[in-house]
Amino acid sequence: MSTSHSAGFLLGQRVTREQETFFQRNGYIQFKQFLNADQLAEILHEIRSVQRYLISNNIDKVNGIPLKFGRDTDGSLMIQRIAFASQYSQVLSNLLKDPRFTSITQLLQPYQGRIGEFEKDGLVVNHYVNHENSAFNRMGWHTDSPRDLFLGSRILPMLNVGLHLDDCPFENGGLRVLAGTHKQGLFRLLFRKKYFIDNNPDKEETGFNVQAGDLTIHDGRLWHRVQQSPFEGEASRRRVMYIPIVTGAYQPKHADSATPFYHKLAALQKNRKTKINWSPAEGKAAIAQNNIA
Ligand SMILES: O=C(O)CCC(=O)C(=O)O
Ligand SMILES: [Fe+2]
Repeated sequence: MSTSHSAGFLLGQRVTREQETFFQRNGYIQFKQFLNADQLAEILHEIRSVQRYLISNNIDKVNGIPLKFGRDTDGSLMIQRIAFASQYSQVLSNLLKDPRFTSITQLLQPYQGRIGEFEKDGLVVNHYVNHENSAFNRMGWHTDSPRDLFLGSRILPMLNVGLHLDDCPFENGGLRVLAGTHKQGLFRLLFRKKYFIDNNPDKEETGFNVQAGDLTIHDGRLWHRVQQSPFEGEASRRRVMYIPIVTGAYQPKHADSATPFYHKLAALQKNRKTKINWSPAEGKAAIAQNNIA
């Protein structure tokens, strides 16, 4: 059983001393109501357009990062993980220029942080839904940092900023973190739990009462997972975007970027019983019949 819930803060023009202290101690922070209802509606509309564009153009990888295909509750083809989404949407790209993101980079001090719109996986859209043909309804324990090791660089400080697009009260599952684990040594970072395979709740974990529009931020070295919703179908839908705030040398990805090895590891947490068979022809047919989520 989980033992605690995150307390939410409000983000003003600057991160306050209290918020900074909370983040340094715990390795995560939740900001309530970062996006309003109009922004949320616009973002969800844009994501649907991006999905439609990717499917109709037979795109299954962006800048070397595979898209994760699945089926929605009505059987229609959907993309459950989109990387570099802002590359296909001016609205999403503009969102990342919100000055409040710049103030968040303060949490990385003394390092100089920047929004990684074209680095790592860029703006990621995760779309979880729970039903038999979904390919994505949870995520096992992991930290986001060893990806740097696989890419041949040392672990650099980074933040992962989650923009939550659906309500997700604690009881619905969602993000779980192990507070303070961002301060562990390299050994614990690599071996505290079995990466992506271990889905077991931890008695020390913290969960969140998330409302659509909230923001969560976690240190890249923090252990975290996504608890599967106990509900099926619509009640389990959880859309959340992630943007990395990175440090160090600028390392943009591009159309010819290689697929990183860690994507093979991440594939282990896929729900094996649902192999998604789809073909470009089906993508086209789905568009024609308007059968896309
Ligand atoms: O969906 C979430 O809230 C977490 C996703 C995550 O940890 C990841 O994509 O690395
Ligand atoms: Fe993660």
